[in-house]
Amino acid sequence: MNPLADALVAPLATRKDPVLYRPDGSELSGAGLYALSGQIAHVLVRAGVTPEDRVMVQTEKSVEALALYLACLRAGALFLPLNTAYTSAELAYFLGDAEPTVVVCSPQAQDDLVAQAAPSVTVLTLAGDGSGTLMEQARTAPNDFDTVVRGPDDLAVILYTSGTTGRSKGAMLSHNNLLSNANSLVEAWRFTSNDTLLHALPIFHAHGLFVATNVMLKAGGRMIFLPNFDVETVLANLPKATTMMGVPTFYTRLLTDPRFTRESSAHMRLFISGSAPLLAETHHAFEARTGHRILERYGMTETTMNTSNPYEGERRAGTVGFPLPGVEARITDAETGEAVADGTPGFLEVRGPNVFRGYWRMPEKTAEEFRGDGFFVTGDIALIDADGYISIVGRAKDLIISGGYNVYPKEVETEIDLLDGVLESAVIGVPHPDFGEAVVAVVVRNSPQSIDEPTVIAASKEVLAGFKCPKSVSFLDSLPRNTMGKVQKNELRKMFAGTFKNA
Ligand code: MLC
Ligand code: AMP
Repeated sequence: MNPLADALVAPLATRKDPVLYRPDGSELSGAGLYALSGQIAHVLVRAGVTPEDRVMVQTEKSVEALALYLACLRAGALFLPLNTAYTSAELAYFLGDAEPTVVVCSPQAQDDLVAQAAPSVTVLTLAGDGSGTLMEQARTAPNDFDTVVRGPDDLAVILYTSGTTGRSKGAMLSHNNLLSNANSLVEAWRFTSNDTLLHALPIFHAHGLFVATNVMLKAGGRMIFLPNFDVETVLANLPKATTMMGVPTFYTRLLTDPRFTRESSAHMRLFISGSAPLLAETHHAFEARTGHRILERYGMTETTMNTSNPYEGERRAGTVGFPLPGVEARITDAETGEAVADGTPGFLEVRGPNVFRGYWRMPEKTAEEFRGDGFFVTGDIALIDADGYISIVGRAKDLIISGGYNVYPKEVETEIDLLDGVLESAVIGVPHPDFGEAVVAVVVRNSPQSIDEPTVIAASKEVLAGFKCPKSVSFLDSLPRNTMGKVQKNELRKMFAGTFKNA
């Protein structure tokens, strides 16, 4: 038994039909993907990987990268994907915290990783076109691999999510966490082997990996596996697809193209949105243009998917629908922890088989975020209306979501505060027409000309992933504070709300 490999990988062995379409239109059959996963699993085992060892992966998206995920499942290793935007400085932390046995990176990053990793770590390379040492070794390995036995509560993946205090936390997800969610979603969204998903999301986060990939593998469908989201390529591939999943930016970008019409999307069965709030305005504009009502759902790294609008029934704009089967959701008062009345905003807490097993090597952090009765405190503020629809109305955590990526202001402030010429800084999210929210830094200088905007942005890019870096920097003589001395970010958000109005 190996719950995820049995459900997602084993059925591929006998599939002669295409499972993946590459960007150039070429196909990979299920049997081909299965064989690749076996060959890669042999490479991992030869490199010393045993069950629960971490395989840290920072590579471009490709069918080989997906096969690597499946190989980890089969070898019982913990797949640990990282955003390709992370800098060398950011990687140092993950190497130290996760202590991987194997690192798979792009050929360009190889020297840096070999220099940073402990001598015992095997560093292999994989480029977006499938070249590199991983596949060189895999090509000569046998196709058949005896999938390692794992139980439902054994871990399958560690997915890092930034922490409010600046330190990233590795969310530990078990076979049952991921499989129960994939099963629920296949059912809730009526996925079948007739579906072809247009897959333009990255596969290093929950959305592209668990929601998109696990669901399609479980349903026995196909994926058009694009390396990234690009309107031109998406429009060119749309005729082959039946369904699409995306962050709201995907849909606002599609709406800016006049070729995206009712006719060009008439054959589509379903568009799904998540990872960030879909504005009701976008939901309505999409329906007016295409006749499709986007299905919005809500989840997070720690829980995978919690709620979804209905497939049949009203998909209500501005809401994230109802708890998925098996998931319990409640709204509690921030002060008392008691459940609040319907219609009242409060902390959104969830419990169910989807909820993760805790943060990697952080038992105290894990304990802080769970209630005694097993509910996980999501950090989102929500309300439930009289019909049972849940709306996410705010966040208790100081978090910015830009184009579907999470940015923790504390992490950015820490870097900016280290710069010469900066006295202090506050980082906020403000409305942005493309990214939903964009990162803005408000800086107090040591003296009037001690540092300027380009210097702050350039210095941030040295150490932080590009999506975390401020899109704009403003200077104030002092930061607004309340009587307790706490920076009033709401004031700053109001002050800078119009920054990207005409962007
Ligand atoms: C890229 N850039 C961003 C950005 N993405 N800036 C802010 N926010 C973002 N999301 C910056 C780069 O640093 C670079 O800056 C410039 O934009 C161009 O980079 P790019 O890679 O060419 O950008 P683009 O292709 O336009 O990417 C935008 C995007 C992408 C929206 C297509 O960010 C994306 O695919 N987002 C999906 C994120 C996602 O999968 N989230 C799921 C998390 S899971 P410069 O300065 O160098 O030019 C989760 C749970 C759940 O949340 O519920 O699903
Ligand atoms: P991550 O840590 O990347 O998994 O991000 C999870 C966070 O994304 C959640 O806690 C929410 O704040 C946010 N999120 C995900 N889906 C939605 C949605 N449909 N609407 C609003 N926020 C969302």
